[in-house]
Amino acid sequence: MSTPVATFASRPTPASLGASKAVQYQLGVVRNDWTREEVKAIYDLPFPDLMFQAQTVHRMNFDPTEVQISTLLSIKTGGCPEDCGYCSQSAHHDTGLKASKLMEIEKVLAEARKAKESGATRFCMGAAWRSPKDRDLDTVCAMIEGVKALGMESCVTLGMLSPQQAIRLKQSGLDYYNHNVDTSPEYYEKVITTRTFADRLDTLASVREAGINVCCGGIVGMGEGEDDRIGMIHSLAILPEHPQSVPINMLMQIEGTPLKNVKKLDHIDFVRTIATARITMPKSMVRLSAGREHMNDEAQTLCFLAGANSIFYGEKLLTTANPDQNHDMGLLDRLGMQPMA
Ligand code: SAM
Ligand code: DTB
Ligand code: SF4
Repeated sequence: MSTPVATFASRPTPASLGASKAVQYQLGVVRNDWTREEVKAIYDLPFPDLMFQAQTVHRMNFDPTEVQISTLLSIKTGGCPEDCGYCSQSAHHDTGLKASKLMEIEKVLAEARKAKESGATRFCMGAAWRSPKDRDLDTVCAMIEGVKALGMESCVTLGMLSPQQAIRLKQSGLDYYNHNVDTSPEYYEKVITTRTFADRLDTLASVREAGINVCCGGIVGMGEGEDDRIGMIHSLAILPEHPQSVPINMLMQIEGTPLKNVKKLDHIDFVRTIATARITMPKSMVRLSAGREHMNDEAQTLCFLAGANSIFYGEKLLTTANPDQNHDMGLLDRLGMQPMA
């Protein structure tokens, strides 16, 4: 069956919103040649048009009542040599977080079992490394094999990978690798100085070429401008293949980090970012990631309407809080939505 396609023209937006020109694009077509001007025109649409287009694209590819549920676990916490300005785990910031060694395989698998029992279909393991040592990678591969044996999807985020390390992870059965571009190419060096935007793209290429699904998104609310949010979505939408999963995080402000006191982002701008990701990457899962703890039910509902169809589920993300599981299930129920099988 061919995909229904509608041609949409953006309206020229008023000067107060940045006055983008009207552009034409076909809704629902998977494209990797978006121009930044087109992405800006989408981001700046009047909110009712933006939400309508996002819903239209969402319904071409997904059941709008379903949300995929992933649970996160930090398998190696803190003491990270990178200086990411947002992160509780960087050794460059005094955040009071206690560093710990790589967890034992059995302890990780016990957490995966618990996550499965509470309804998660994917188990994501994060390590505070610049890149994994080969010996540690063997341990992580054993964890991945254990998670797969439980019948769950596996995801890891371990920092930069060489092409060989990506192949090793693929051989262990890894389904997804999370590696975020985090922000626009221009804003990147204001947030992280110990690696470059180009380093991120190199690891993403290794992961893609190894045949692992890519989970790649970023963080908003880091003091960036609207152009940076647009630049971030544009960078994702022009990758050689759209990431299969696109996590959009709202900064969790951490005491002791340089970004602790940046001005909080209006939730409407967060919803615009989600909707723009949905429209430009029609077949990707868009994840409403960190930051739900500080969003009310209504803001989260707008994110679902804007095309977010995945969440992190469980009381903790890596080091910060996430909403209570009963509350999450209650919200989905009130909305007539349900976890994806
Ligand atoms: N060390 C690996 C790396 O950076 O690629 C993996 C773990 S890192 C914690 C995974 C992602 O979590 C980061 O790329 C960032 O997008 C997100 N993240 C980290 N701290 C955050 C915070 N305080 N608020 C929102 N998102 C955050
Ligand atoms: C992603 O984009 N968000 C998750 C996951 N990938 C690994 C991590 C969010 C971390 C939030 C801050 C913390 O809990 O330390
Ligand atoms: Fe390290 Fe990842 Fe945190 Fe950056 S985001 S400091 S790489 S754990």
